Amino acid sequence: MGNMSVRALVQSSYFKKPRRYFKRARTALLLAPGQVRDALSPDAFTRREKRLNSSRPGRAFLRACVIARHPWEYFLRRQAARRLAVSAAPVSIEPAAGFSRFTMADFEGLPRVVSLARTIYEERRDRVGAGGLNARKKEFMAEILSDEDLRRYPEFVQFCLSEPVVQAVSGYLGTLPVLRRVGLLLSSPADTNADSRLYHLDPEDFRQVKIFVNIFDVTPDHGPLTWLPGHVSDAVLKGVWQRQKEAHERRDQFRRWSDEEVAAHSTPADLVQLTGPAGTGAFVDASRCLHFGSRIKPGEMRLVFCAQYLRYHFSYPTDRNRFDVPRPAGDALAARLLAPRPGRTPYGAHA
Ligand SMILES: O=C(O)CCC(=O)C(=O)O
Repeated sequence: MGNMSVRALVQSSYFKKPRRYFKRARTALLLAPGQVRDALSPDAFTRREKRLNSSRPGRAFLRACVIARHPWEYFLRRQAARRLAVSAAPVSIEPAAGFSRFTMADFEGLPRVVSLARTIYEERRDRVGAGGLNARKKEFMAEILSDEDLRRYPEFVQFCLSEPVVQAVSGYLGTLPVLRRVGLLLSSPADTNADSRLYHLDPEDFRQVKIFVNIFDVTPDHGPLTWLPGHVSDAVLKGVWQRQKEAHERRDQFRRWSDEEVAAHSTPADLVQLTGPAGTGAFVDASRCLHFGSRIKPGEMRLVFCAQYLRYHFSYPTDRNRFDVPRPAGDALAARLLAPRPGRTPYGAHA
């Protein structure tokens, strides 16, 4: 058989399928090095981690991986929490409800935090228009404290590390946590309810504690932080997930939820709002209590002091502060609370 007839045979319809497979295999081989590189890139890793973290089993898997990498820390931090629990905390977080309110009089260091926050705001109010001083947060919500400010005004971090506060947080979490963020969030009115103005849970773990303190008086017009207690949130999510399953809807388990979806499984009386005079505050488990805030009436604003505590073995990293507090030698507790967890800690990735 001559050359011509072999080519004619290969190009005949008899070889159509093998020809197609060969072309695909050749393309795959040519693309393979790039695809492998992409699949192993930090971006791809972040995407996979984010996708895993959007479901309960995925989040549990991520957390189990961190515990497996740092088992000793897991044990030590639980022990430290037990030691702290020996004396009763002045304010404690109710396990089922996942939150606890407090007033300015409940913590010795709080009046100083509030007055310092006001001073900083007054100094900067002309500069903190749309976009804010720190573009890490969305336009309607500006973070007006920087890492440098936390060094200059150590009272903020000192308050977060003070024993009564740490006792409340570690008593609820059952472990000595890490302090991840300390800030002053300035909210202004927005055109639509999106982002954290819709019901959501914070993505870092199944549990965490955030402290919120109103720096000025807050009424419903100032878009107070609003949440559902933990046990009500659990029931709402059960209802929403069940409805999704019945409707064969494939959506992230952890997403944002509309008021209507939440209202279908709760009553208005379940809602808790952080209204009240300056210094009114709350510990809230932002990974368990469905919450939103900053639905502010035109012409108003709201300034909130906020601190975030995560279990050391949290599953999904988001923004954190770089703390640089001069610590008294031998303060092992402060060192543990400020320890950055080894591993990836992206900046600018807050939900
Ligand atoms: O206070 C707000 O506007 C919302 C805050 C919030 O959702 C959060 O810190 O997770």
